[in-house]
Amino acid sequence: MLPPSERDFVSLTLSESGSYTNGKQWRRQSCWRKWKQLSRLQRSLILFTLMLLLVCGIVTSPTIIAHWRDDALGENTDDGKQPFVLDLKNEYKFILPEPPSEKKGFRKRGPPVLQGRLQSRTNASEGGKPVVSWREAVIDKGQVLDTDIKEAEIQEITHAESRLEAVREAFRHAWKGYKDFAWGHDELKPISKSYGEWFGLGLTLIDALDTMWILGLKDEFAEAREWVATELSFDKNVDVNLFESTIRILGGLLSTYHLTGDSVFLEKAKDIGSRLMPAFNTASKIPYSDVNIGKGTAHSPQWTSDSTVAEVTSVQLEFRELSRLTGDPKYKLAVMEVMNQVHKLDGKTDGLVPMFINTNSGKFTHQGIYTLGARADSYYEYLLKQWIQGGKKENDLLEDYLQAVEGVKKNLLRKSNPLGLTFVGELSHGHLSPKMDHLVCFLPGTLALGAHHGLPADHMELAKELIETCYQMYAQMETGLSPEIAHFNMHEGSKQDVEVKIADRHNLLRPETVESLFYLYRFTKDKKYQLWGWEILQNFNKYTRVSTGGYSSINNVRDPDYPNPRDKMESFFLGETLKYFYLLFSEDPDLISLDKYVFNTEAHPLPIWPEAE
Ligand code: DMJ
Repeated sequence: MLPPSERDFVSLTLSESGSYTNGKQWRRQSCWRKWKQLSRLQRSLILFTLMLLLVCGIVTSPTIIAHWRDDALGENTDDGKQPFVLDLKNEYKFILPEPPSEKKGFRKRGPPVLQGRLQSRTNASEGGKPVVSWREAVIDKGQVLDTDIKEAEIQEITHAESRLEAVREAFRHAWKGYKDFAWGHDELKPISKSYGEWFGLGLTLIDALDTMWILGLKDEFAEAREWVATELSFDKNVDVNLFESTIRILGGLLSTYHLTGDSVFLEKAKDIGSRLMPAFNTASKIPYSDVNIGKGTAHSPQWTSDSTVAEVTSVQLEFRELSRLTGDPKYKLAVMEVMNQVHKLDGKTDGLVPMFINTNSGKFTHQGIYTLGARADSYYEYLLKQWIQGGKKENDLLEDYLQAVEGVKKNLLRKSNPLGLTFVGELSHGHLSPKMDHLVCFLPGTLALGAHHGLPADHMELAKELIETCYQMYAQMETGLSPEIAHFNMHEGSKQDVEVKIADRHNLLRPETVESLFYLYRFTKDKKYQLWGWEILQNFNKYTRVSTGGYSSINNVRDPDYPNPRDKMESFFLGETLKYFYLLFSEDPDLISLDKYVFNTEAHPLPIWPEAE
């Protein structure tokens, strides 16, 4: 005889009496009989299990239902669809897929330390050594099937194309505002739906020509070309700034001529080029800042006989090219005379130049302040780019450039707190101010370009450090957009690296950081640079886009609720910023190859001269 506890378990084996009919009634009776034959313990166990299953079902059902619903509606954000970007009136929505691998480990803003950590995770995962991250899975490269690679490639192409399309869309929106309210004038005022004149020469239209060509906006290009051919006249009694009209107008016309082969642009370039030449008629041969292109007269600003060093040394790429195209050496001779003089001048500190030069004496003035920002910036950029343009033969230019980079390293570089970002400060009478203009963000791109053309590899390392800093100038702001000028914290215990003075909180839609991101991506193929650029484009769309057309500079990058539009769209937003966005997102290294072209400081590509010249 078994003890009672064991009997409970054998009682299930008792056989059923009666015939088997398989009818419902029989099955019901049979179940009930079996249930009655169970011991109390067995019944309790079964009831307990059923109750448990019921409770689990109730708890999990909302999640499952929601998941089914999202799948059905395509709203599951893990599927890569994200709604974003509102314009100032929240009327604009543009939906683009994010690639799963890029969403992982990266968020726009947040505590800087966290951003740093997230960033290094992004770096690690995108450094590309042993693993590929795809749809949140980490896959050993060696184990990826052929079919998986093809799918990944197709997704990448689709993804790149949608970013390019987002830039085209932004351009069309900007162009709509210009066309509706400022056609043929210098700049759009998108809030007041009007325009502003600077020189009265259709500055935005000319600056944007080659951007439209590169973006493939044929209709827009055709109507702009028509305006240039039929309406544009330089025979005007108007004072223009030599530097600004050279880099935007002469540069824009020359590059558009090269891209299209259309002689209408070359003829206009010759016209404006020759009208700007009176600027060089000074005692020192250092040009005046202003020229009247109708009267053929030139002068300094009313309050001084000084010119800005960056201005007189950043017209060379354009006039040198004009000489090459026309066969007339006068343009090149005039601008190279300036470079030769500056090369020999006293008053530099380790290759760094002061900000002003006198048109009578030909000497530097206001000595003692050294910056890579406003008034000196493109001097350094054009040393390198002239050397590249001319086939890397002009040693004085190279020498001055290399010396200046060493001068930057020795005198201007510092680290911030808490992230240890490398920044370029300003030297003022021996004292370093931790102040960095957004304009300085051209430097990472220029350093990377030099390294690409054979200059020391540590230039590229510095470029990588500096572009991180420039990115943080955006990421640490509440709008995700950089201020005009940043001050870096150098004290232990600081909470944030970037501080902004009230007067410096504006953003003019400037291109320099996007420009450098483009160079860094071209040369390294590190996707994080595209990702940073994509984030910046979204923030331009979110805080500067005006619903009726155009984008506006803003007054306050620290106030996402009221960025306070300034009612101005600078011509360089179309000439440079959007062009560099497009080139950054393009995977085609031959789209304006950096072995064939050199960009002027307004993003107009000019050819690197063939060997023989
Ligand atoms: C542009 O006109 C040029 O890039 C120039 O070199 C600096 N200023 C603006 C853009 O910021």
